Amino acid sequence: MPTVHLLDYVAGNVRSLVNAIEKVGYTVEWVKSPADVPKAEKLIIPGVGHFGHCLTQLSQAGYIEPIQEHIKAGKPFMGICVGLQALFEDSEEDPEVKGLRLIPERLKKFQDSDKSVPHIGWNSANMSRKGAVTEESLYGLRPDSKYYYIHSYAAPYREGELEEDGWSVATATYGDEEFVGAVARDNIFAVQFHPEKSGAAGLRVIKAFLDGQKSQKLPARPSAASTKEGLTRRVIACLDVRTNDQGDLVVTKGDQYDVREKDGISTGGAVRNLGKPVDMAKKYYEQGADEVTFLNITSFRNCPVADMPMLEILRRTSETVFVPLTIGGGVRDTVDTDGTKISALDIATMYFKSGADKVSIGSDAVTAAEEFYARGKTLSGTTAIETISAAYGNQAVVISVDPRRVYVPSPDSTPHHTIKTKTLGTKGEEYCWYQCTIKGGREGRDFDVRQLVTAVEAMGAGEILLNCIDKDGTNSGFDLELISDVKDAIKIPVIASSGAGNPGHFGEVFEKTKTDAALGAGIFHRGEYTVKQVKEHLREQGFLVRQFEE
Ligand code: 1PR
Repeated sequence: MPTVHLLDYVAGNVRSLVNAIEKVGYTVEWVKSPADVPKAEKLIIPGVGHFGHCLTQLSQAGYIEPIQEHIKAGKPFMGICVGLQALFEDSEEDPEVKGLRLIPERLKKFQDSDKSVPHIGWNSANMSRKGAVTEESLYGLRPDSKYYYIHSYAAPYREGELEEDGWSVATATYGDEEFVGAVARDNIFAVQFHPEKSGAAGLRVIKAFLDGQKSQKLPARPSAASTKEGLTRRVIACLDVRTNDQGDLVVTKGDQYDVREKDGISTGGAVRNLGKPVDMAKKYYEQGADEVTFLNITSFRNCPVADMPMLEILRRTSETVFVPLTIGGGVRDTVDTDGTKISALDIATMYFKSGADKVSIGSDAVTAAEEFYARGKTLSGTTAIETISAAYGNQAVVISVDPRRVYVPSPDSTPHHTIKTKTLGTKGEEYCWYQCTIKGGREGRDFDVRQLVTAVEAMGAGEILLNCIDKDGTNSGFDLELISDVKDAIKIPVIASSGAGNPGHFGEVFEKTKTDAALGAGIFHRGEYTVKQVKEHLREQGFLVRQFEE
């Protein structure tokens, strides 16, 4: 098999990239030291996290010159995500650190007055300009395909400037900001998105680069509707995974977090078994899920380090599922069964190495946020959120929130932030606050969701997975009041979760709230609707969604 050299200079999820490269018929050789770079014919530099961190690592390890030599020699070079950013002069993120300076421009942070930052999700990489639809594809990029982006900094696109220097440019639009999605010149190709996480569309791009197919005629002229730009509405399939009474890891699903079968008379039966995690993740990928989330819901009882089956599930899933994978459960400092101390960062690293793109933190985030307030809203630098986002970037850290409604007669009867609700309490109360819980809803805290989400945003979280215990498994629709309240409080993206019972609920949450993504579990597991049906419904409602590509 032909080979490609991969430079893994910062820890990250390179497993998916390796899987994607192998899927298109190539094998990977690792660049382990600068001396390996000249041996490379084709070189790929993936990158996650901070611009400054990545570039400093590259520079300190002595890679900058050999990479420049590789490029000068005219050998194929591909940069992914921060690998694209490395081509630029520098970045607002770390102004003192210099890039490779092939493009004399500075990367800028997206402005967040009208949209969430980071920019997370599926967007275009389109070469068409001013209504003129391109007839050619650049390294397999198509104007009607969508690609998975996850970043806060980007190169603003200014018509004609890069082109004057000989670059071909594909762009995407986020809010009213047009930015560089991909660039190519001579032997250089770089993409801001993650092709290894962009389904069939991304695999096509990797293959085109590796095959040296820079320019090809598009198979068909895309329609104007299919090339509409902008971030698509994300639909996420969530798999709650736990060990059943026989000791097998199964996908389960609770009603208000109770996952045991009820026979109509008594509760507390067997753990509901809805299928095998790897098979179900693949099924949802093939139905067009934009992301797949695994929540290891009983991990707080066991150390996840001993919980190898979950790592194996990630490894196997990432071989066939080329969309982002999030894993939650047990991400916290812990002690292994043999007494060894293991940090939350070590656990996250294991998850990333096994194929996860984001980790989700539940209980530990609540404790860390409580301590953040106790310290007078100052950072400790040692929490799971801070250490993981420092190493992998804040986009890799999701906070899973498990709130429950607490009704009160009036806002001044509690110190917590309340909302006026249309769903009254049992005693006709018109107000409620949302109480944070830990350990899968078993323990309620004197801490509200607003306190939590604003604290974790300040601590460096990149996204909120907003569950709602009252709504979980009810099929009665999302808690729109909760979602709007949280969206008003923070700038990082929010994933609405709990309560989806039909495609209309997804339409409703996107129409009536500013949520960035919507997640369903039971609706898909019980086979009531497929992800495809949900997305078709959204499309009919006029929302931009990603079309699944074979
Ligand atoms: O606290 O960091 O170890 O993480 C544990 C994780 O496990 C948390 O993310 C927590 O949300 C999750 N979890 C713990 N217990 C349960 C349970 O169900 N007994 N599941 C649980 C949470 C909620 C959803 C569900 C949506 C959508 N599940 O993610 O998928 O509510 O459901 P629906 O569409 O069927 O209504 P830590």
